Amino acid sequence: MSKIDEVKAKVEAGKSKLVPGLVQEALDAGNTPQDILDAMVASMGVIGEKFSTGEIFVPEMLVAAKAMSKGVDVLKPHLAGDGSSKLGTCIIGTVEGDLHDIGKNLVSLMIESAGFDIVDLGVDVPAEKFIEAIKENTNVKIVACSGLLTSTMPAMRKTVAAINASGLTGFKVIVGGAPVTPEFAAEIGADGFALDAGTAAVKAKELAAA
Ligand code: B1M
Repeated sequence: MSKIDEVKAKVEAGKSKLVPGLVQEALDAGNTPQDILDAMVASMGVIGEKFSTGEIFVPEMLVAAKAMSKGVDVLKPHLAGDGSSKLGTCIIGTVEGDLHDIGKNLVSLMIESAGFDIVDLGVDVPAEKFIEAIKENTNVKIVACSGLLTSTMPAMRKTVAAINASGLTGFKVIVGGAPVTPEFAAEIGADGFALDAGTAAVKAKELAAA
């Protein structure tokens, strides 16, 4: 089994203690950080499938997520740029009712490495908390809302609507996450949509410069 396949298998098995070492070994074996990340994202896909078919339950999903997060910690310095150009502040969070944060954390990492200062509000973030953060922080250029559940798409809609109705200006709103489509993003009044973390960073730079 290749190192990258070992990483994949141990993430799926939720082996948090083993994954960081294996990720390092996969890097040492010459695999690119992006390939290792893609393998772990694929593991999450497998976990999601198994959850859908009733083969595993929430606790197994949770340990796999923890294992992936530990692996991402090892990859962070390799994925992130130096973030030396300062493009402003990005407020990021997962919308109210939604506890998924692996994708949000990757988006945060990539936006930070594109040159933004990050204010990460965490998960289950109500619209009001996004608005408070925009008021409390200086030079906010991007507000990034993540959501993974179909059932929290109304919360994303509510969040973008509240931000747009707040009268606050000078920033752009990006949304994303598995159930989010470009059409949905446009419909709820977001300024931008991104499919993945890398694209989110490109989009954030584009919008901040517009
Ligand atoms: Co949840 N879960 N989960 N879960 N979970 C999904 C999302 C699900 C698809 C699994 C399934 O049924 N196949 C399903 C949602 C179905 C739906 O809504 N259509 C689901 C469900 C149902 C649930 C619960 C309701 C289960 C239950 O309790 N019965 C529950 C809800 C809890 C809540 O949020 N209120 C729940 C709980 C959990 C755990 C807590 C156990 C755990 C999360 C732990 C954590 O995040 N710390 C978990 C996990 C791990 C998953 C899966 C398996 C993996 C998610 C993940 O991290 N993917 C997931 C199945 C799947 O994704 N295939 C599933 C890897 C990550 C890198 O990808 O987050 O998609 P992702 O992020 C990508 C892009 O989406 C994008 O970029 C990222 C990277 O490139 N992106 C953005 C994300 N945010 C963005 C923002 C942007 C731009 C791009 O701009 C701002």
